[in-house]
Order: sequence, then structure tokens, then C-alpha cells
Amino acid sequence: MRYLLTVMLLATLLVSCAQDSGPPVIVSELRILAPVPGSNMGVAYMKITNRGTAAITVHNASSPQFERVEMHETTIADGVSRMRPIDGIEIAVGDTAIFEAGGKHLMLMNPGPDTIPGSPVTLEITHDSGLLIVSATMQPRLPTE
Ligand SMILES: [Cu+2]
Repeated sequence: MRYLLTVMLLATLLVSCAQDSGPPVIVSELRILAPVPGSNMGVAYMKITNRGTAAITVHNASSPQFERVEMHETTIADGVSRMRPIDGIEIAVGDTAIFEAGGKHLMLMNPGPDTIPGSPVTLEITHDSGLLIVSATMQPRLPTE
């Protein structure tokens, strides 16, 4: 009887763990790359996963270390790569928005004088149900990125 009770208790614990799936919106694989020499534009790549129960739209982002942050998408037309600002990115339930080289990215414009490779950068990303605050060390940007 005591054994059965223990098993039941364990089962209850496991169920409650499964229900507590952490925050509904998660940023992973965040990379913040410094401007290349001669440029004033850094870039941020990441994945944003919607683990909530409703679709969300990511509206915009800002950073205390940069004058301005814009959401951009790189498109290739007639063999020429261009970036255009995008207003928002909708993420369906269970989906992940991918910010990557050659695709969507956050353009980090005009860093402050202390924001150099190796220094911390914080991003504040606004979406329908709240604010994501994430940070990473700024990395030097490779020519291929
Ligand atoms: Cu851009």
C-alpha cells in the first residue's frame, strides 16, 4: 500500500512538471555580431519560439547599447541582395521564427562608444503578450556573416 502511494505521488509530480513548460515565449541561439570596420550596423540572430496557447506578433526591439534597432528581412531580387524593414513577425502556436544570415535579422544601428566586441548587449523585444529581455556578449563579425 505504501509502495502504491509512492507511485501515485510520483505520477502526480511528473504530471505537474509536464504542465509547467516554462515561459511561453523563448529566445534561443542568440548571437550578437559587432559592426564590421567602417560600418555602424551590428546584427542579431536568434530563434524565437512560441510555446504559448495563442499566436503572437513580435512588434519591435530596442537596445540600451544602440541608438536604434530595426527588424529587417534580406531578399534577393535579380541576383541583388537587399534588406527591407518589416513591421512585425507573427509566430503561430508551436512555431519558431528564425533570425539568420540571409533572412530575417535585427539590425543594430549606431552603437554607443563602449559597445565593442566582448562587451555585453541587451535586447528588449516587444511582442503581444509581453517583453523579452535577453543579452549576449557581442562577437566580432566574420566576413561571411
Ligand atoms: Cu538589415
